[in-house]
Amino acid sequence: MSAVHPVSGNCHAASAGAYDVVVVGAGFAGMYMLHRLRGQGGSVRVYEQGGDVGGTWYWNRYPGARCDVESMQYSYSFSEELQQEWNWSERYAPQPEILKYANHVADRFDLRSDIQLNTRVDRAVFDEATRLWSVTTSDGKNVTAKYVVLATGCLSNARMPDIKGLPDFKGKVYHTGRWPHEPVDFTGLRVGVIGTGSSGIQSVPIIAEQASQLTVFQRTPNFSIPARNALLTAEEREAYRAKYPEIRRFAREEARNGIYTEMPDRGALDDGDNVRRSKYQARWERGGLTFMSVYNNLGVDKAANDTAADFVRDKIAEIVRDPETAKRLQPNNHPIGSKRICIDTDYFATFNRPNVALVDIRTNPIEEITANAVRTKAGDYEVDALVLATGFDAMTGSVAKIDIRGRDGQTLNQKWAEGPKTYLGLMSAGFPNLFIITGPGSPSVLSNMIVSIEQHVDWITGCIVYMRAHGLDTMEAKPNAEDKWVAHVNEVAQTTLYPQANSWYMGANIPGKPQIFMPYIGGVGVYRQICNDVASKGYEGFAMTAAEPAQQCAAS
Ligand code: N01
Repeated sequence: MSAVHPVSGNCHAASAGAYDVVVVGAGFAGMYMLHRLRGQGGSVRVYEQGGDVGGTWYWNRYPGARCDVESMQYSYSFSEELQQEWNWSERYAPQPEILKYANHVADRFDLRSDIQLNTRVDRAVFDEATRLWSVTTSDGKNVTAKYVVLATGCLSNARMPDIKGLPDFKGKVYHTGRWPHEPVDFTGLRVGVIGTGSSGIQSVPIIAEQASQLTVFQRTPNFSIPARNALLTAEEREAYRAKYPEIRRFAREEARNGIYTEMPDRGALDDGDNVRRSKYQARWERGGLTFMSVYNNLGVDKAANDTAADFVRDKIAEIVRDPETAKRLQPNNHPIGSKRICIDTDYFATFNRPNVALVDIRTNPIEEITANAVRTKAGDYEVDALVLATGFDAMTGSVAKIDIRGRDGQTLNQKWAEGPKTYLGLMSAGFPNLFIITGPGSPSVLSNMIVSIEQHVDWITGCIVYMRAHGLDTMEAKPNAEDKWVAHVNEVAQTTLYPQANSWYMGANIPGKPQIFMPYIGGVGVYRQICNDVASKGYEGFAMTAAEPAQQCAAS
């Protein structure tokens, strides 16, 4: 006999292989989604392709990997006990510690029993008749769910570059986003690193300490700010904890990027040269992402932006002794911050080491990889191992790998062929009861991800509870609300300098990918307010249908 589930109202909830909610991914988003839904009593199954929880922090184990948001802020806020008790050891936690934290959360909140590891979701098909999703997993099983939540992460689909000859290389090839679990030792080897984004910039100084020779192949130089990482003292942690209510409130409601920091009240051109320089110097010494918050117009005014870009270019020239190398390391084809700014420890100084060389593959392109070398137009660079720090098919890549079919058999990939279309980054019209956590069209990658994850998970939970309370069966974005939101996301992006860079925010790193600015740049606080308003107006812009009598649970 079936029973009406307290959350979903579904009859099928009690039977094996039938869940109220299937969550795809057990990173920070999937774990918190499970925790929140558990609190409502629903039946939830989480599928995770990795061998353990942690998402991006499970895969990105490259040397030097650490978060670029300070640990005391890059952490869950939903549990007061957790945030008071967990001891972060450094200002920016290294990857192993963040992974340990993820595991601690899984154990502390007893999440593991509902998480199936080493299992991909390959397919999800909406059945119009039953109004359920049929979900196929890589172990050949099929389950049903009333709701599917994609917690697949924004930077989880590692991108192998299309470089001729790569499969013929005889040495080891590593991608930073799929780093082996066993230790990798480059001692005595000639190593080539391709790519100088955040992953390359973090790994280069560490690899340089081990390798006999390190050659860095750079296509685009990047702006990078020193992390100034350090051990956290007990006093610093206590000071943070005492201020947590205000820090968390500010990050959620006021900060554009979900990070607690001072809000600038003037533009870069409102100060004279000396004052401006001393302010940049102070932030450079403090280190970290908040360098871009010195002034309030660095993201929108090119002349203002140039002052910050010039400051960083001057710093590179000061640090790097060889003037030619310094010049090649100075970014000059995009405004500072329009590509994700990097945070480093000794990146530029690493090029002063005698065993490190920089190759500019913009002017001297890679032609192919041979059995033992990177062959450029100007000649061969012999290497024993290759590190590909070439990034991700960001924001849509992991979703695209799942065969998702909504109403009328339309696939999500067909619908998003010209760029992702969502309402609030949360749902896409034609795909009922399918939610995306930090999807394209939401602040996501422009924010402290954990702040955005918690907001989305809370909103989705509230929505599911509302549907149950009102006897509703399906919910989906209305096409006109979605169109307006997509237009708004583009419109806001166009008021900034972001579209001026060929960044992964734009899909520009993937040949053939539509070039659309994917995240919502209106700010985390503004966005939260919009989502709350939508909910308070009975989920304005979403179509909801009532459960049909046949869907009500009859004794059987
Ligand atoms: O990837 P990227 P990433 N031939 O795309 C180059 C987050 N993250 O893994 O710029 C040669 O930024 C490419 O060149 P170009 C963070 O949000 C966070 O480093 O396209 N080169 C670029 O230099 C970050 O932004 C943290 O011209 C090729 C590099 O590879 C995001 O993840 C740490 C190439 C890719 O840079 C992605 O960072 C790490 C080719 N065929 C990552 N293809 C922290 O929290 C690409 N490139 C600190």
